[in-house]
Amino acid sequence: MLHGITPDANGPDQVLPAIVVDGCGVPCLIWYDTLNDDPFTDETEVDVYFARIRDFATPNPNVTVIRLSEESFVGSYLN
Ligand SMILES: [Ca+2]
Repeated sequence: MLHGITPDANGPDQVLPAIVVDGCGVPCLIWYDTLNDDPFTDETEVDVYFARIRDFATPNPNVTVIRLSEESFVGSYLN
């Protein structure tokens, strides 16, 4: 299961995904995520995340997730 992706419909939002296969044949994803949104502010704070999925076609894929944004930023346009 990827970081932040839950079956809970009230969980954080992941939007605007993009996927590419790198030169080693490894799928990589990037997306905007409201995982770190402060529920006590009116704005929706978002971050950019990156995931690289090695051993994708195996029962135990090795998923590396990195938060690319140094600080959350306001993404109210995503509402
Ligand atoms: Ca907020």
